[in-house]
Amino acid sequence: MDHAADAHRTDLMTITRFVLNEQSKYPESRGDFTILLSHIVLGCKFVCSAVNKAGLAKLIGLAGETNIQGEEQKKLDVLSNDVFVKALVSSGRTSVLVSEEDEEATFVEPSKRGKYCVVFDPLDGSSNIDCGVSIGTIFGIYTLDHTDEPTTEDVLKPGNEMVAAGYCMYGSSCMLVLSTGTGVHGFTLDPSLGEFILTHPDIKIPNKGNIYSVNEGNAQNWDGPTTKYVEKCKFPKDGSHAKSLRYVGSMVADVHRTLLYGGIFLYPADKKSPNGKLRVLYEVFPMSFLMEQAGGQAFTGKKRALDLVPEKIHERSPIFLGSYDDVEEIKALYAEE
Ligand code: AFP
Repeated sequence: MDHAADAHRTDLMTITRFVLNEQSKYPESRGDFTILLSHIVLGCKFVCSAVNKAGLAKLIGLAGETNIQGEEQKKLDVLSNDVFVKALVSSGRTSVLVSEEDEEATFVEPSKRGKYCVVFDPLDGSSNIDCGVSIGTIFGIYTLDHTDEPTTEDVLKPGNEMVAAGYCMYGSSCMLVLSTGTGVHGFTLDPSLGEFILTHPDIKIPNKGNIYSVNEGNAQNWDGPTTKYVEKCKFPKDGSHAKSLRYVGSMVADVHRTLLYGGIFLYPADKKSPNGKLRVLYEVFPMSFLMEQAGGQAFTGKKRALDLVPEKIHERSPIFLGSYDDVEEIKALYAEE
């Protein structure tokens, strides 16, 4: 019998135990973050269960509404948004919420307020719902640094001020990837226990990868550096192998693969979308935070992504993120401009 393996199997590090362990390193901590996270985890479990049942429960289909980005909202988007907003408000630990699905920020009523602000995309990649491809929830957390009435200014802060970020991927397994600023850790939902168990401690992205991930259908509208970079991926002139192309079109799935296997994920600006497509607060920042914590980089084409200061809650930005050396190459091409 393999006693070491058995000990591992019987000493389960749940996400709550993990965060409580982290919390014990800060004697002044009162457990607010642990409580907030447990509400986010609850939201993820609910959405995971809804996504799994979607086909059966006839939840798939249009809800007859469009969101502020002009996109069709699916029933699962509406449901996921409701679940997360209610879970976050009822945690009693939040003051400002920004969701991809809501035009305006939500300000929590005074009696339920707490010291955190949460920005999130409750169900990213929703155009993939109908074909069963992996989708996910993305979130970033800021602290409220004053006791005055909260405003949107409390979330219009650079990503480097986030205290935590993560995503939950609803795929062949349900996985929550989290960073509280001390590395990146992955937890897989054990459906029989209903608990997220630490399965991927201290994830480090390889320094260089052999995969690039981009919607190449937009190539005719790209700028010079992006065009040159993708050309280099396909036809390297330095004797290295050409990179493979992988693109799901669901940011959580594409970033998750990039984090584990290395390589680069690009959503550049193009002539039609000069600011790219992805949203700064709840797509670009959380994923950039995770990439940096895993040893990679995230770049906008102009600067370090986490140094952006958003002016609007639904602002967009071009983004290039992934392995350190791969992002270094695209930075060099933009520097030549
Ligand atoms: P949807 O939620 O509309 O499916 O958009 C997903 C997304 O915001 C992000 O998850 C993808 O990386 C990106 O858009 C894909 O965009 P393209 O379809 O333009 O490649």
